[in-house]
Amino acid sequence: MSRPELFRRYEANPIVAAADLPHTVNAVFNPGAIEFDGRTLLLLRVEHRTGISSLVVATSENGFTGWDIDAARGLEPDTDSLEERWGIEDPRITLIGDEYHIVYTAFSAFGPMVCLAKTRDFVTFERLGVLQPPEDKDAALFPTTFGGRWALLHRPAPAMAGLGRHVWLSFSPDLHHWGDAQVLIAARKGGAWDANHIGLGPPPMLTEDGWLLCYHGVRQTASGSLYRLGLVLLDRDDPTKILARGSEWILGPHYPYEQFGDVPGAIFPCGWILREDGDTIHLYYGAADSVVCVAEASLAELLSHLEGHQGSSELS
Ligand code: BMA
Repeated sequence: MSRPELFRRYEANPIVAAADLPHTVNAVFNPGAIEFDGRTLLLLRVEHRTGISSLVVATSENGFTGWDIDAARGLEPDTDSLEERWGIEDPRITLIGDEYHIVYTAFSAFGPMVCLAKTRDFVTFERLGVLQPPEDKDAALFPTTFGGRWALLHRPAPAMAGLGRHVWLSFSPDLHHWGDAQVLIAARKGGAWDANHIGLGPPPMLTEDGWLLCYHGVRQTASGSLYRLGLVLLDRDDPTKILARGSEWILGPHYPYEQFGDVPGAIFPCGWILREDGDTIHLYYGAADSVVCVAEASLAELLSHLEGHQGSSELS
C-alpha cells in the first residue's frame, strides 16, 4: 500500500482561474496568502494577455470557495519605470507589526529582481524599492529580526552555466541595505530530485522545532521542467543553521490541472497559512502557470516526516 500523501489536494481544485476575473486575462497563478480581517486573502498573480503580470486581491471566508475578487484592488506594475517594465510577479507576504510586507519579483528592463512593498489594508501600497538586483527571485522575509537584523531568503541565478541555482540568505539592519549574503540551501547534484535548480516557496513558518521552509526543486526532463516541493528546518534563533533537510520531495505535479497549461508540470506555492488549530496548513499554489490550487497538510505530520527522511544539507 502506498503511504498517504502529506499534502492532500482540495477535491474541487482549481480554486481560482482566469475565467473568475471580471475581464479577459491569460492566467491566474502563484498567489501569496495570509489571513486578513478574518478571511483568507490571496494576492493573485494575474498575467494579462500582454504578457505582463499584476497582483490582485482575492478573499474568501473559508479559504476554498466563494472568492471575492476585486480587480481594482492590488498592486499594478509601474510599467513606465525600468524597475517594473515587464510586470510584477510571485508575491510572498510577511506580517511585521501591523504592516504586511510583500516581497515580489519585479520583471525589470534588466531582468527579474527582488522588490518590497508594504500595506496595512491591501488597498494602498507603499513601495520600498529594490532588495536584490537581477537576476534574483523567489524571495521572502522572516517576520522577526535576528541579533537586530532582518533576514531575507532569495535565489540569485548565476549567469555561468553549470554552477546551479541555490537559496541564499542575506541580512539587513533596516530592510533597505542588505549584506552578509551566504548560500543557505544548495541545490543537490546528479540525479537528485532537487539537483541544480531550487528556489524558495512560501515565507518561512515558525514552529516549535524551528523555521519550516518549503522550497521547489526543478528537474529537467525530456518533456520539460518538473517542479516538486521539499522541506527544510532552520534553527529558531540562528537561520544560518539548517537543522534538517528532507531527502525526498513531498508534493509534485500529478493531476491534470498541474500537467496541462502554459507550463506543464509547474507547481509553485508562494503562500501557506497555519490555521487557528496550530496544525492545519493550507498551501496555496499556482498549477501549470495557469490556475490557483490549495492543498492541506498537518504541521505535526510534516515535521515528523522531515525527522524521518533526512538527507544531507552540506554545501559543496
Ligand atoms: C519560475 C518563476 C515562476 C513560474 C515558474 C514556472 O522561474 O518564474 O513564476 O511559475 O518559473 O514557469
